Amino acid sequence: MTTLRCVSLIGVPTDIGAGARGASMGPEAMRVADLAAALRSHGVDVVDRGNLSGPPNPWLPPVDGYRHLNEVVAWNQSAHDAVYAELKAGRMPIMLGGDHCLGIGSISAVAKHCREVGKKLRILWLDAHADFNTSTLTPSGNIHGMPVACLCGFGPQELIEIGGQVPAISPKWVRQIGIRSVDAGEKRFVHEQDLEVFDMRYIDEMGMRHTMELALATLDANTHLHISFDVDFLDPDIAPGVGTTVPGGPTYREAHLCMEMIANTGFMASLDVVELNPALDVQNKTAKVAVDLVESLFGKSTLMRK
Ligand code: NNH
Ligand code: MN
Ligand code: MN
Ligand code: MN
Repeated sequence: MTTLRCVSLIGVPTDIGAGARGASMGPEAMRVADLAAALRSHGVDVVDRGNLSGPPNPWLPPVDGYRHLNEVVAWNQSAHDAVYAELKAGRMPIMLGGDHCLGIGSISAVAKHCREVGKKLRILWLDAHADFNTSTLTPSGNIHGMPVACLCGFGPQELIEIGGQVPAISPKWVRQIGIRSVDAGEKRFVHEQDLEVFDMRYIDEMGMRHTMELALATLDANTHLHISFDVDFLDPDIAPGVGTTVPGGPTYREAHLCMEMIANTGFMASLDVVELNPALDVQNKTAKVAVDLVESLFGKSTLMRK
């Protein structure tokens, strides 16, 4: 099996789950950075489905530990339906965020598809953050800090049941890479649920190559590999345009190596690119680096094949 070469871009212009406004402009910034043309230059058949729509951001404080819960549910329901439709049509959805709460809709759709077609699901969560908060653990109430927990069944009923089965996924299916900012209660919960985390300390000591070899070790020909790429995974030197920068992330080359090793598996079947915030960017630099890395996911930078 090889990476699907028929791709649908789905813009999800919202910052409903974030702590800073502006990720709602992310999809357009990636279009301006010419994502579609870049993918086409690698022989990918690209259709841009345009943007989903949903409620505006009311910018209110948290209620019972959640900010904007109803609006988050509405956006995720649309994201779920759009991603599910592309998978059913045999196309690879690339969700252009938007903040990372959208991973709930996107990945619950992927999980549903995998259940139906009998595929094994593996999720690589590329992020500075574990996104494993709950309403009682969160320091902010921002739901972009909760998608992995929601997918594993820990969250409000209306969000965890979006894909029709609770939990949507098992923590055993997730590999987190690049983690370097985890809240205190969240850290305990990550250990309790036994998430497999390759944090920056691990990458520093063992290198990106060894990290990715382990993260990709249990894939086989029946695997659907989903990549959830939070742009704040990257070092802020190369990617300043995100709401929550954390110093000490992967460098330009480390990030490309990560993407190239994913490309070489041939198993990537769905992708989220989230948290790009053009309001905080410098001349669309972060959008350009994101496009560049997505190209590597489709085999751009390697002459060498596995
Ligand atoms: N952990 C913090 C919170 O839950 C920050 C989460 N921010 C993110 N996650 N960008 O990827 O509020
Ligand atoms: Mn499929
Ligand atoms: Mn995230
Ligand atoms: Mn993050």
